Amino acid sequence: MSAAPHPTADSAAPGTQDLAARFTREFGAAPAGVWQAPGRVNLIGEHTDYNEGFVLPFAIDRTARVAVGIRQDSTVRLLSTYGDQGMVSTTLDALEPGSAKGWTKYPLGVMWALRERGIKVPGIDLLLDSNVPLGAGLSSSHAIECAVVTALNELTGAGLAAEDMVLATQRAENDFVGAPTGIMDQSASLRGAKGHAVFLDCRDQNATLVPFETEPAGLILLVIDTKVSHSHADGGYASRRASCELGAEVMGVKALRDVQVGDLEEASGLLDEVTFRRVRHVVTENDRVLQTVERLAAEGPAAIGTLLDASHASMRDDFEISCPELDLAVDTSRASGAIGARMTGGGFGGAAIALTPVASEEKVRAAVVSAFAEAGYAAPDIFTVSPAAGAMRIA
Ligand code: GAF
Repeated sequence: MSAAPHPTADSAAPGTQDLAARFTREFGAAPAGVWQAPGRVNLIGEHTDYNEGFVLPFAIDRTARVAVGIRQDSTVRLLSTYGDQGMVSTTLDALEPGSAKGWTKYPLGVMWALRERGIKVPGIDLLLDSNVPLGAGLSSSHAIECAVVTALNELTGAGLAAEDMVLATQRAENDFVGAPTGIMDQSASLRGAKGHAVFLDCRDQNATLVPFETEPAGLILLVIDTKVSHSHADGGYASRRASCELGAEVMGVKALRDVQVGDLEEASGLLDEVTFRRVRHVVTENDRVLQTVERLAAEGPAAIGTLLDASHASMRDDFEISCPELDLAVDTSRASGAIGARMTGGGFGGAAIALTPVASEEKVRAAVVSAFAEAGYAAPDIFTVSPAAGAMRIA
């Protein structure tokens, strides 16, 4: 993650016209178009994606937007409305893992990954704007990558299906950025739809849109950004992934997706204590995703609170990816009226979500703000989200 100043949840993205006009001022010609892609909240299903399991994220109404113009040479010029990197200029042939810094890793990684797929990518000028909070576990980097891959898919006429764009952005993250992440975030950003969560089987990328609207149930989903910054290129994420791979190998399965809750007793005899707990998280989390999908269909969002709570406990105790700020956000929101809460995203910082009755919103917000102040933590950013549209061209 770049150390550049954060766009916050409150910093509105400039309108499409503004971004196109600014592009024209900066680059001396109008852009070919403007594309946007959202960040995501994961409702449930954490660290299950790279275990070929199930996830249930949704796209949020915080987006990265890119105005892009095609050049006649192989130069690539990148500028963002935030941060302090200024205009970055490079060439297509200079793109290789490790060659980029800060936010430019994301668009350049996508260009590199598309070229690796044999797609003829032109030189471009690109202006980025985003109001997805950085480092908050809401997938700000994938939002950039998904806006760029959507733009280049159209501009090059490559005709990639969503599943292929997912794999291209994963390649960019894994091999160019250096974060060994799965496919959940870009799937939500590229395949999300208003009013729906994306129930994704990460083994075959089969996606089902699941209606998820809190308002009719008298609920809201609060995001509590703890402001504890994290990076998936740090060691914690990779070490959890390695434990899962070890667990699968010892259990003789292709991936932990193939282990069921009923197999856990046998697993406890085969695995060391830490690996067993990592495996137990993934196996029970997959089961919780399936239960969440069933309960949403049968009873609606009011019925999923206990599953969110159980997911958090599993990440805190078995997978050990929570932190004191996330635990405080979750515990305080539960104690002050939320019907379920959990950390969301890869962990080690970032945001929690709290499913909260509309009538308790102010109480939960106030309780969390004062608990953070009392603990001496930075003030959290608290805002509501609801499922929004996936990536698209907007001008
Ligand atoms: C991060 C990763 F990018 C996802 O692929 C996923 O593994 C998630 O952490 C944890 O569920 O957001």
